[in-house]
Amino acid sequence: MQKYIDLVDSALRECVKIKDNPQKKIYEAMGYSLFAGGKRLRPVIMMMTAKMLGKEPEIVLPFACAIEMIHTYSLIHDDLPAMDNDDLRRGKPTNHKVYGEATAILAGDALLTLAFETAISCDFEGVCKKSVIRAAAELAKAAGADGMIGGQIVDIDSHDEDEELLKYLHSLKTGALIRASGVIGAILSGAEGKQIDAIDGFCKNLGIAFQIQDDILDVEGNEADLGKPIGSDAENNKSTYVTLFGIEKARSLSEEYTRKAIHCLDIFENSGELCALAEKLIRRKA
Ligand code: GRG
Repeated sequence: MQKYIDLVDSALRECVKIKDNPQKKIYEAMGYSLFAGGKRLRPVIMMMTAKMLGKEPEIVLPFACAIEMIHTYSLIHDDLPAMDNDDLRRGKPTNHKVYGEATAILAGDALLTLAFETAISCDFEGVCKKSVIRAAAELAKAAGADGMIGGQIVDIDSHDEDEELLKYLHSLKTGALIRASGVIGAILSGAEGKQIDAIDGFCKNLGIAFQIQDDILDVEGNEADLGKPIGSDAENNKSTYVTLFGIEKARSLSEEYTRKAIHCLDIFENSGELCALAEKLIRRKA
């Protein structure tokens, strides 16, 4: 994964350079969370998808940066006192703990808007312009009320979720950006309908497996590896795959969804990297 992470990291550094102007504090706050050490999962999925489809990963780089900015904004806002009120994220004090609540809200907002500026302010040589517009629409939808934000509001408003509601809310809250990563990678690479559907299926199943592992780590993970306290789901009385099914069944479910994800890629010859990524994610410690 490292070559993809290096690619997106250096592109992100170019996007969020601290300027010597009166608003330089906002760039500092944006960069603080962006470079706090995330896994870069969503950009990696996007670039691996392009590679699998025979394209250079660089062609999706503006959108790969954009999706990481949106993901980081969601983490900053999710940690705010009005949401989860968390003190630690990615092993460091949360954005509002360092810069204050008002600046953290603005840093999240600025990352969201910079994401779209970055995604569409590029020449996209060799990429059909209609595909760029379609990719931008996918990104907006995945981040919005029928995507990540929709999942968050269902999460806030519901208690004692059953399996169906849990799956629904995570398909939006966690799943929408993961799905968009693969689908946007496919669209920008000029994939056809059947290929896009297969990548969509891969990402949907991967997103569920990823969330189940997230729930497992909240119970039996290591705080030093995770960079945040464990046990927050239990503390907040949250329904999770672990509270619904127990740890062993949750583990077998995450295996099952990973198998389903990998099966979706059967139509591709070069799916090795994405399959290995899926395997790695359910064994991850952070
Ligand atoms: C408040 C705008 C807003 C959105 C809230 C996505 C979300 C909705 C909140 C993020 C917090 C959260 C616990 C999401 C569920 C699982 C998840 C997406 C975990 C973090 O993703 P990783 O593991 O994080 O990819 P890193 O730090 O590695 O990038």
